Amino acid sequence: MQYYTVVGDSYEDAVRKARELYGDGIRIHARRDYTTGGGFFSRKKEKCEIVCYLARSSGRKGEKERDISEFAKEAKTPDPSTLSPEERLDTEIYREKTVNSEAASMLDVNHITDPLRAKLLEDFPEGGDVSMIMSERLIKTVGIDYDRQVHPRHFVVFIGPTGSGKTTTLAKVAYLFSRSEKSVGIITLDSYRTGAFEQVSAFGNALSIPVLAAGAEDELIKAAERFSWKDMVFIDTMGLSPKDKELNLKLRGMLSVLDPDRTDYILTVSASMKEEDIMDQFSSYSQFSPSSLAVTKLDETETIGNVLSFSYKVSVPMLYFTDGQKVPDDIEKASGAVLLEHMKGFGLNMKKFRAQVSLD
Ligand SMILES: Nc1nc2c(ncn2[C@@H]2O[C@H](COP(=O)(O)OP(=O)(O)OP(=O)(O)O)[C@@H](O)[C@H]2O)c(=O)[nH]1
Ligand SMILES: [Mg+2]
Repeated sequence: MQYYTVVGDSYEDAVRKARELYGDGIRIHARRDYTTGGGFFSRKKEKCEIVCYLARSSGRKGEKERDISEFAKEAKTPDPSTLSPEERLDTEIYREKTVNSEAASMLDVNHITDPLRAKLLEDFPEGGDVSMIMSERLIKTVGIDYDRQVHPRHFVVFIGPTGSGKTTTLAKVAYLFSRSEKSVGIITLDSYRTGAFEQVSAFGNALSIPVLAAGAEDELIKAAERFSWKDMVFIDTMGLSPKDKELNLKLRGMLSVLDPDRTDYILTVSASMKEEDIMDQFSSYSQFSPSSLAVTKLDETETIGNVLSFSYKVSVPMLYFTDGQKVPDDIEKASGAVLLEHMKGFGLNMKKFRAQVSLD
């Protein structure tokens, strides 16, 4: 049976569109309500996606079916150049025509949203091992920053919301590099939170990594000079909220003394947050143009579909995953295999995937 996917602004709108396209013989197979936008880039919009099929005519045999197919052939597809980006996305889903419901539900239980969802379901083949095909598509589609795992820049600045895991993750990453024969140092710019310096210097002591504090631009210049012979300098920052305009400006001012060609900004994102909340917080950090994500607190959630959807939407690839409070142990470099292990319903299929990779 042929299934058709149609998206509308409401259930009634989606059904109306489906009837316009395929005639009154449609039957609704599944319905999905979701919200698009609502973050830094666009306003929130309610959407409803229906999956429908054409019922066999019970009336005069042949006639009704011919009517419907003629209708479908005549259905007009709008000119994409006249549409807004959001309408274009809808039209793309609209043209998808068939949907593999097993593949779609794999994504839905993992809270994967558009545009990543639409991309992963595009021309999804009929038949075959759905979870294998979906695993491969997911790994190929989401961004993983393998290059920076191997070739980091001299300054690595950790930015992100309060409590997202900046300091803990910075200490874990600094240790990863110090263990691989790199000479590393830490500079903290967080002179605001009580105990911030004590926290980072305790990590420094435990891991034998020197720590300096800088509260203003000239202090950061001096600290960077003292560490100029180091291979890598990790810079810890204070958490910002969109309301902290002054703190935001101060942080930007301080970081402007670093050579941009030698500096990477890593945004820490907690996997235990909803995608829309991550998106809202992103507005405070987009000005730093983060090159990659450190995804934290994987141990606190069943799936990281929210982070994958966010990463795809803002085109910022993933660099590290952390899954616990233990410093320096609870960290892994982002990879396709680790990513699949943190998706619901993909676990079983990892065994097959690994077996296949080792056979190839
Ligand atoms: N469960 C879990 N907890 C984590 C993880 N990473 C960090 N944490 C905890 O989250 C809390 C906040 O971590 P910090 O590293 O202090 O976060 P921060 O972003 O530096 O916070 P501020 O400096 O206050 O902005 C601490 O209790 C950490 O132990 C993780 O991967 N899993
Ligand atoms: Mg901190």
